[in-house]
Amino acid sequence: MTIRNILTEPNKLLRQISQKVDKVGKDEQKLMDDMLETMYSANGIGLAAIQIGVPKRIIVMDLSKEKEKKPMFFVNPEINNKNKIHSVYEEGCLSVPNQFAEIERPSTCEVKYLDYNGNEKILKAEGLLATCIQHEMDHLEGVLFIDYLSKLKKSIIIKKLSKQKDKIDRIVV
Ligand code: GNR
Ligand code: NI
Repeated sequence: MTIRNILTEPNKLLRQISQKVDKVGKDEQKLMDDMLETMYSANGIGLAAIQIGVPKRIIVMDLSKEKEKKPMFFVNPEINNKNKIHSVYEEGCLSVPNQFAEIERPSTCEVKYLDYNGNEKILKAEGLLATCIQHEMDHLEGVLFIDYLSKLKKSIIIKKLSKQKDKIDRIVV
């Protein structure tokens, strides 16, 4: 397994629409392994493939708080039965480092997807699980949580991130 570099906003790749996977084969499983290791090393609870620059409809998540890991894999996920009742969570994103905002989303939903072995599954999600899967699904469409904020709040965050990036680039060079 390999820890990969996580892309951060502003980066055009993050705006790309990810493509459906034909078949869950060895390459896809290797990608999921790398994504999981990358997510754990960054202390995230979810990661979409495009965040490491791969435009495939693949998501990994692990919401367990205990030491025991409980990885979840979603290939070609589709969301159905979004609840009309919405809930608000403070969201962050590994591609929008150190920025947080309250985002409103349907409080429950159902996800149809292929698992790590390519078997079709349906999951009923609520609470943080529902929020996180919707956040990850947005990545597959090139959408970030900051897109739900006012133009002003969003532009302030993007300005901050651009400055952070300049600094890092200067250190690296
Ligand atoms: O680590 C993450 N935490 C988080 C918290 C609230 C709502 C969504 C998330 S997902 C995020 C990791 C990430 O960027 N996934 O795309
Ligand atoms: Ni994210």
